[in-house]
Amino acid sequence: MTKEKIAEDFINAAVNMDIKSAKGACKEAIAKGIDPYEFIEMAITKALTIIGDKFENEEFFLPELFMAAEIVKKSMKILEPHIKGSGKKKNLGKVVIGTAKSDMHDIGKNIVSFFLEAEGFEVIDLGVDVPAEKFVDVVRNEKPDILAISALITLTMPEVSNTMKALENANIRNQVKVIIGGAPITQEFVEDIGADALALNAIDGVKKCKRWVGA
Ligand code: B12
Repeated sequence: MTKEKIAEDFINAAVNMDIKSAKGACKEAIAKGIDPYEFIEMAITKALTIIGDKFENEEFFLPELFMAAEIVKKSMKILEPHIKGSGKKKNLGKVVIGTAKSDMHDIGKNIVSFFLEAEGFEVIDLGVDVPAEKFVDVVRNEKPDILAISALITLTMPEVSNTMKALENANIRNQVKVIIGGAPITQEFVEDIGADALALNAIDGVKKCKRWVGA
């Protein structure tokens, strides 16, 4: 079976909320030696885009979004142990990561965390719904090299901006590089709020983080 066919099987299973077949496609991908990251991009992210579009068109509702998140969580459990570099020494630098206040989306953030760790970063994951003050406290106390923020809904973008202002007000903005990711985030937004970089996806984000620490 080709990787395109396995990805298609995963997408069909996920869109039909068939968790068993989705897990089966992930196992098949691993058995065929497909790079897990490639599979995440061509199968999981694509399936979630289709599901998101169906939600927007009112073919799907919140229960389907929750079910899709569950399918992805179970699928990632199968793929993660096969990601190259897992278990590397954590000596590249320290990253604090979290999803902006009022935002509960964490699938993308978790993928980024996982890749950062796989590459050798120490990651402090603050989870979802993280207020600006919390980011500031942790940056002050943990002195990370990088602060990484995820925002998936347009309405939570101002919270990212608030975090930048809070870092400035606490006089610690210059101590840390700031990278922002998530579908609604644009280069223009990143420049406007004075962050250091936009990440289009996990690989792009990890590449930028590695460059900052000279790796
Ligand atoms: C699954 C999902 C949910 C799940 C989330 C479960 C979870 N544990 O995460 C649940 C059901 C909770 C949910 C809820 C809601 N959701 Co929702 N959800 C989605 C969906 C279908 C998939 C998101 C996802 O995981 N994508 C896959 C990951 C891998 O992609 P990603 O997040 O973009 O991350 C990648 C990159 O962006 C990047 N990245 C992301 N963050 C970061 C951070 C850094 C630092 C870096 C380096 C990189 C990076 O790297 C990742 C990997 O490559 C999207 C549709 C979509 N296509 O995005 C809607 C979507 C994001 N949701 C949406 C909405 C409206 C909602 C709700 C408001 C619905 C409601 N009426 O209640 C609530 C909001 C709840 C809240 N307060 O947060 C809208 C947002 C529209 C907008 N632009 O504002 C979307 C786009 C759906 C749509 N088309 O309408 N949702």
